[in-house]
Amino acid sequence: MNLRRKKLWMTVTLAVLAAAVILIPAPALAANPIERFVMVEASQYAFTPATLHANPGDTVTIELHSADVAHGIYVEGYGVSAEAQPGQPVAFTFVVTESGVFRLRCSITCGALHPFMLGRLTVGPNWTLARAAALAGLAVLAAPLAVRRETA
Ligand SMILES: [Cu+2]
Repeated sequence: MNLRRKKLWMTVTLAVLAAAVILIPAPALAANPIERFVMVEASQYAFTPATLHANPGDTVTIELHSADVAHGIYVEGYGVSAEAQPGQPVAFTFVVTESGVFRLRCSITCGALHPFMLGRLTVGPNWTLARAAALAGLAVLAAPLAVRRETA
């Protein structure tokens, strides 16, 4: 096999692998849904913990505590929220169904930096990141194919 054919064969192989990485659907996980209870403390201007995790099918209960002034928590993508006064925690429960990353926002104007009071809920494995890593690996393998060699 000459060099040109070898390069063509490698290019086609890498293109097929890249297409597979992009097009093959993420496997459905067989993890049994569980009930998750998370205590979240809100204070100016952060949620603690800032990142919550669940798997699709899980029933999530968030108990919101406020450490200073009134705060709220709104889960984007799920449309659920609650508001807590200092010393009066409040809990709400919802079932996560969609995989992805969802922003948590404070839903009560609690001070000057209120718009930056954010957190996130990650649901399921991060397939976007896994696909990006696989494509980056294929790009590294493909890089030598793009180099033009001068032949004497
Ligand atoms: Cu706020």
